[in-house]
Amino acid sequence: MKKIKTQVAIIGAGPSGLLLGQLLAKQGIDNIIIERVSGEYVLGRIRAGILEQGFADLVREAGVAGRMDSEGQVHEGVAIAVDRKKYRIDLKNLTGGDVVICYGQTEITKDLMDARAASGQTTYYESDDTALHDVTTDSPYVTFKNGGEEYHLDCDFVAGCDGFHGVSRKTIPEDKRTEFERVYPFGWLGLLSDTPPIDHELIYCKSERGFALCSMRSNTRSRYYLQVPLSDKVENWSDDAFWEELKKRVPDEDVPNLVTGPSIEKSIAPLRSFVCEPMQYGNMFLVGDAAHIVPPTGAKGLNLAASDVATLYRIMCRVYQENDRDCISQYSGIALRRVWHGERFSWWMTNMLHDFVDAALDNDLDSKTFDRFMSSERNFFLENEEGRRVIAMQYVGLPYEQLK
Ligand code: FAS
Ligand code: PHB
Repeated sequence: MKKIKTQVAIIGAGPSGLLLGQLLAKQGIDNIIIERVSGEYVLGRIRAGILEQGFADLVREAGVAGRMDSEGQVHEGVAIAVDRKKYRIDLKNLTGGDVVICYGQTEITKDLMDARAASGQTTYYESDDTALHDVTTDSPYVTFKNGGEEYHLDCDFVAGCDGFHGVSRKTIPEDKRTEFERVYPFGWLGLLSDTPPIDHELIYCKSERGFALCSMRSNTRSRYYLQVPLSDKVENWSDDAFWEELKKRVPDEDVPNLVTGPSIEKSIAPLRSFVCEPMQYGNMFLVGDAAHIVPPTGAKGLNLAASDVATLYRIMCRVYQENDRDCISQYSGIALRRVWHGERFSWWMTNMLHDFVDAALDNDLDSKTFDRFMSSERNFFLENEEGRRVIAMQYVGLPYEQLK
């Protein structure tokens, strides 16, 4: 067993772990990341595309914003189309100037990986049997295997950035944690193509055939999604079938602008709302998808991970630079307040924009009554400027709560 030590042990080299590691390193706080798969595998996962202002500011503070600021696209608005009638949500004017940045999670993750490698920080990729120990003591440690060697990593704190399927959340005993969950009765079939986007801003579409989303990664790379039944399989969808269905769901005025082409990635993702409370246990903190999952309809998943990182980073700075350990207990409360706002908005956008008529609803509403209620909800929020303002405030991201 090889004994090593650091100040903060980070489990997971996704965006949460890498962003936290970069911020801590810039403050001279030593950290080691333990990751289950290879860096190439992490980069191969196609995920989020929209960054809130708070996320972008954090990336700038981490000193990794060069490519994001030069290649990311600033979006001042987003469109929501209902039964092919389009409403523009004027993010900038409705929020007094806030916007979002369209820049893929893959790119952000690559920028963070490159910065970490350049700074000589240690990351153990392709590690197995990672386990957290004694997290409720002042001497927690992590054991893992890497390159045929067994490691014992002593640390002061553990940041569980290991996603929904990681080991960190299960370190909180079942009788000490409460999990909240809603699994949606459909999934998102995503397609990535090297074709110019259908429009300069995103279009979320609610049609009688189901939900669709027109997004992008650049002026030459587009990302599209279709709501599909949970029973559907990606092999049921040829590229042509995808494009033909998308044309039936997007507003008529946009169909002529749709440029089709071969898919470079196609996959189906399930949709779920999930929260684990609390988000900390002793000196172990859950960050990002390790603690919460949202349906991607509100573009909140990656952005909620960022606000968790911001809170934990500020606490670690207080601990190491001001010797203030009292602030440690604030993490879970601050993180969860913003997480629940993001959960509600993502659940609401999903209910507003997806077809539930054929879906078994687990509340006391039959699906046809539910759809009438949501039709009224869509009309009220989209036809009124104040309703559009409420959507805009959440979409650009609520302010980050500061430490007391
Ligand atoms: P991640 O899951 O990204 O990273 C966790 C890391 O921990 C992984 O690299 C994993 O390999 C590693 N790990 C797991 N177990 C481990 C162990 N035992 N030991 C060591 N390492 C371990 N969000 C949006 O905002 N918009 C979207 O459109 C969107 N689409 C998504 C599509 C899919 C299919 C998925 C799964 C998520 C999507 N998300 C989206 C959410 C996504 O972007 C997450 O919010 C984001 O990846 C969160 O980052 P992390 O918290 O770092 O978790
Ligand atoms: C994406 O570009 O992948 C994307 C954008 C906005 C969403 C979900 C996904 O709400």
